[in-house]
Amino acid sequence: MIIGLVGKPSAGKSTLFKAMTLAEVDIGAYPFTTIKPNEGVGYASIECVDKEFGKQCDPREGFCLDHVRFIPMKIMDVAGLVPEAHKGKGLGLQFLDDLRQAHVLIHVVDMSGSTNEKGEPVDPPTHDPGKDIAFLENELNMWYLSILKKGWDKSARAAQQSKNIAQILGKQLSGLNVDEEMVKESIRELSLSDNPTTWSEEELYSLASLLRQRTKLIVIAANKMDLPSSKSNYERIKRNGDLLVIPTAADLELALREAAGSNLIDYTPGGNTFRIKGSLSDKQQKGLEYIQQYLDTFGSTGVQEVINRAVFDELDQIVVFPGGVNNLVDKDGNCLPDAFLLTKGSTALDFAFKIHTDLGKGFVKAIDVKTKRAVGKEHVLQHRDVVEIVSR
Ligand SMILES: Nc1nc2c(ncn2[C@@H]2O[C@H](COP(=O)(O)OP(=O)(O)O)[C@@H](O)[C@H]2O)c(=O)[nH]1
Ligand SMILES: [Mg+2]
Repeated sequence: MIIGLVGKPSAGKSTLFKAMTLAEVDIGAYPFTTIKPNEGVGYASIECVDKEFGKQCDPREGFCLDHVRFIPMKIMDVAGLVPEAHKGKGLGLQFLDDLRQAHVLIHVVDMSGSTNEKGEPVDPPTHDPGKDIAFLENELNMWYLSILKKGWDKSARAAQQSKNIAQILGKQLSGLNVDEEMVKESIRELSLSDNPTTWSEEELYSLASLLRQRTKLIVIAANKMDLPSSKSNYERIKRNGDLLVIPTAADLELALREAAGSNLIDYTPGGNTFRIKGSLSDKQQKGLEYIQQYLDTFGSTGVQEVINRAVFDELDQIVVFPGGVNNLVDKDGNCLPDAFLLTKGSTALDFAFKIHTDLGKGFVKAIDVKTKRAVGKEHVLQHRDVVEIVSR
């Protein structure tokens, strides 16, 4: 799974990327064989199940801090959001290729309004961050539109006869995870006519935009919330749309992870506090006090929450642990070493296949380790289930 970070210059993308990918503890292996230069490993977090069994787990990948389990995934810094990126301006083509690979986008927005659309400082803070959100959406829509319109006249004429425009467009946009059924539904929802040769430019844009909304999920990281001018912008934007908007302070999260890495504090990312354990300079003390005030107001820096909401709410993932009903420890003595991400609605059989093809093929039954109940193939798993697969 890949999470893409996008945003205009100076929104705080690099800071957020650094904060998300900085693990303050020794971590196990990564599940990824290749990591590209603009990718890093970040973590979704959940309340670990080890506590319910009175244990401390030993993750093979990722880590567990204070019974919060951190599950690794790829974070991609998608640089190059400039006007007309969809036409190949700036790093446009690279930008689009990176975007295509991301399953969900985190749009980093400077909520303070202190930088203009190019990321240059404006003083006093007057830029409307809502414009940045509309701008990215439009840029994505235009990109979809340009693919949709490739060979449009010919496709539309062909479809006029055969009534299969959904099939043609589904195929054309399949690289963006669009399929025939989705096109059909969207055409219906927009009440477009039966004859695609009559569709106006505006109708084509609406169709591209609807397909984009359905295939490129976006979470807004409302960044720089520590600055005074951010609050009113945040309230307004949150009220206006149906977007998922999470207040963040990337700078503060980075400071906390760095302090934890230098053994000055204990900090579990996502938490509403930290524990000072090293001796601090006056400046460090003041800095941490400032951060604690922020945490008291907002509940967390928001950085961990952005990842979690992207993975669990937008991408509809759940976490399931393999484990034996009589033993949670593997042959190397590691307790609950694995945690798998699955799509909501996955069954016991899906889980077996996810662990190993042989387990799936030889599936006999599964056991819900928490309740010790045997369940069949079709049993739908829940978030934080621990499951033993019995196979031939
Ligand atoms: N006040 C404040 N400044 C931030 C925050 N996050 C990033 N910044 C600052 O914003 C500036 C631009 O950040 P950077 O990560 O380089 O932005 P990028 O161009 O989007 O990669 C830097 O001076 C950061 O320190 C934040 O949460 N609060
Ligand atoms: Mg940067």
